[in-house]
Order: sequence, then structure tokens, then C-alpha cells
Amino acid sequence: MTDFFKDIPTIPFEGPDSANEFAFRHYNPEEIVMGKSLKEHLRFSAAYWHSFAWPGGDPFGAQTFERPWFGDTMELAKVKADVAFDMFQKLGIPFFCFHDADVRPEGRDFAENTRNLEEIVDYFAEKMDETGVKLLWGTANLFSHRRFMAGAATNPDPEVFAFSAATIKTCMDATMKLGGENYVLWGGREGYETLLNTDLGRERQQAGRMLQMVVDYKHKTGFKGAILIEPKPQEPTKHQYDYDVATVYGFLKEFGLEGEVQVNIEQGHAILAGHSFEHELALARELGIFGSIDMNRNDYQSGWDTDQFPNNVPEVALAYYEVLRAGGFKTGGTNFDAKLRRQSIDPEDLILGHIGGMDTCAAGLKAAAALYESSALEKQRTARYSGWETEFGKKLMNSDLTEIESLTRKNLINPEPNSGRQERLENIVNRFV
Ligand code: XUL
Ligand code: CO
Repeated sequence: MTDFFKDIPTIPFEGPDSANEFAFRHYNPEEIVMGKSLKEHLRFSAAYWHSFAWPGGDPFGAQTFERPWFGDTMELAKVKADVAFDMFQKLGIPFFCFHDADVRPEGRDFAENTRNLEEIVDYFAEKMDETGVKLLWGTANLFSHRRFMAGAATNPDPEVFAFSAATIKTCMDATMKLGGENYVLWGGREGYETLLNTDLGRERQQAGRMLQMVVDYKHKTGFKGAILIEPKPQEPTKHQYDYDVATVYGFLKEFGLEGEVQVNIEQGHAILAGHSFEHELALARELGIFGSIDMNRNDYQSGWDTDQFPNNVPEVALAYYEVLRAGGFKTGGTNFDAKLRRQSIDPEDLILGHIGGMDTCAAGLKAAAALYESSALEKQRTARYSGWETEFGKKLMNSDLTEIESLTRKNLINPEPNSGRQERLENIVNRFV
């Protein structure tokens, strides 16, 4: 047992008028929206790395957090797990996500890393059994240790490729053992810092081959979860190969993996790529590769990935609107890949960050559902394209330029433009958010 969060009770739902900081105002897990409970819609997950492994450093200063589990021993790794599961339970967060390096002490070599991971996985299995908390996804940290400084799959040194492939296998094994619903690959250093020393063509081939091996291993082992790539345009590298959803889709096509791999879309990464979150979600849906989300915003002025808890309901509502249009999550969920600010050093801050994030998402999801159920936007969207449902519209798609020319002459086609109605649509959205 742990007393890290002593005096903090299990967080109840008290409704929008509550002034209790340690209560939900919008997230009532049992509330039914569009035929499903909020808990089932949102599928919240906490990120082990930010909440329990990150020391609070920035480029100008080191650790600000003092946590009783900091240190590289198995005993402390278990204390960390006790605190993590205590937090999941206090908040009623049904899922968590982890990298190998977040949960186990760093070993001297691959064999020791694997032994350490296996020991903590057994410990997790017991805790998951006791608490009912489940694993949304597992992943490998192939970017923090200095051996990965020039990439993992894309490293110029084949020994690093081997170490990375072997580590991915052990992390997929851990994910399967814990019944994980997805396995994520974020290409932390799979990119370049300068083209001057980079064989871009070769590195892309290496990344493609690694992904094919991951998919082969999924089929070989019968893993039922989804394999997800998490796009990000840059940081830590200057240019990352899995830049955004469109780039990832092109990459999957090139390596014959469309239909095998989906995407885990992070709000902050979308912004860094010059997109809105909803753009990335809508495109993934249309390409059939929508999987899961990392729900953490950036500071819009800072220009880097600040990984803050979401607190903007209208923004979140537009994102969940696209998730609802995709039919909701299947294996995916809402992972808070979010960290506290480095001055937020109190245990309460961890709880309050999650309460705020969960409430923001619940309010956003409810607004999105009401907008969706009203069909207000969809009616206008359907009307806008209705010409394509006429005989004329349908015929065009199966014609050629010569036929279309004669049709245009014969029917005296002379189109008049129609309003795009953007302001009207924005006003509709504002009625719901
Ligand atoms: C980094 C990031 C990662 C991935 C998992 O920006 O988002 O934490 O989510 O490796
Ligand atoms: Co992320």
C-alpha cells in the first residue's frame, strides 16, 4: 500500500454546480449518451511516463518533482506501480499505457532489461486483477537511451536495429500478456537532424521493414489488438518520417500495410504539423485508419510539444465530433499523454490535472453527441453535395472528358455558385458547445 495520495478520496461525480475541487462536474461514468455510457465512449487512459516517470526537468533545469519511487531499483519500480494503480482507482480511470522504460529499471544489457520488464509485468498482472484496470496500449521507448540517439529502426548501425527489433518483441509480448488492446509505435528519433549525414531512402526502407516485422509478429502470435503508429512532424528530430496522418498513409501503402496498421492521433502533434486535431481525425477516418487518440494540448505560443491536460471544451468537442462520425472507439481510447507543469509538485496536482482533463473531455463529448444527434451539420453537408446524388452527378464519375464536353454543351451547363455558409455553421456549433 502507499500513502502518496493520502487524504484524497475516490473522486465522485457531483454535477456541474459542485464547487468541490476533488469531484467531477461533467464526467459521470454511467451517464448514457447515444446509447453508451460515458465510460465506454471515452475509454480514458493515464500515461505512466508523464505522471510517474517524468522528473519535471526542462532544458534549463533538472528535476523539480520529489517522488518516493524515483531511483532505478525493482523495489522502487513496484512502489511506483502501487502509486500508479492507486491513482487510476481514485480517479476511476479504466485504462493505462506504458513504455518499457517507464516501468522497469534500466538493465546493463538487453537480457537484463527483459528480465526486469517480465518481473514488473507479473506485478502489473496482479494489480490489474485486483483493480480491474486494463491496458490500453503498450509501447517501447526507443528514443531516450543514448544508443538510440541516431534512431532505432532507422539507425545507420544495424546493431541498433537488432536491439530495437528485439525490444519491440519483448514489449509486444508484455502487451499481450497483460491483455493490451493496442500496440503503439511512435517514431521518437525515426527521422533526421541533418540531411548532410542521412541516407533518407535507406532509412525509410529500414522503418518499413521494421513495421512489416511487427505486423508479421502480430499475426504469428495471434495478437488481437491493433497496431498503431503515432504521427508527429518533428521533436526530438528536426524531421520525423511519420510526419502526419497523410504521410503515414502513404508510408503504409508503400510497404503494403494499409489495412494492417492504424493511427494513434495526438492533439499536440497535429498542431505541430500545422493541422487541427479534427483535420487529422477526419482524414484518418476517411482513409480507414482511425485507431486511438492522445488527448493533450500544446501551448499555442510556445511552438513545441508541451503535453498539457486538455482544458478547452469547444476544441475537444470538435475532435469528439469526428470520433463519433468514425463510429466511436473500437480498440482505441482517450489517453492523457499529458504532464503537469514543472512547478506543480504536489500529489494533488496529479489528481486535479486528470480531473480537469476528464471533465473537459466529458463536456466536449456530450456537446459533440448533441450536435451529432441534431444532424444540424450533417443535413447541411448532405444538401451541399446533393447534386452528386442526381442522375447527372452519378453519370459524371463514369464519363470521360469528351463525353462531359458534349454533355456540357448539350445541357447548356453554366453553374451558379452557392454559399459555403461557414458563419451559419459556426453559429450552429456554438449552440452546442
Ligand atoms: C511523444 C509522445 C509519446 C508517445 C508514445 O511526443 O507522444 O509519448 O505517445 O511513445
Ligand atoms: Co503521444
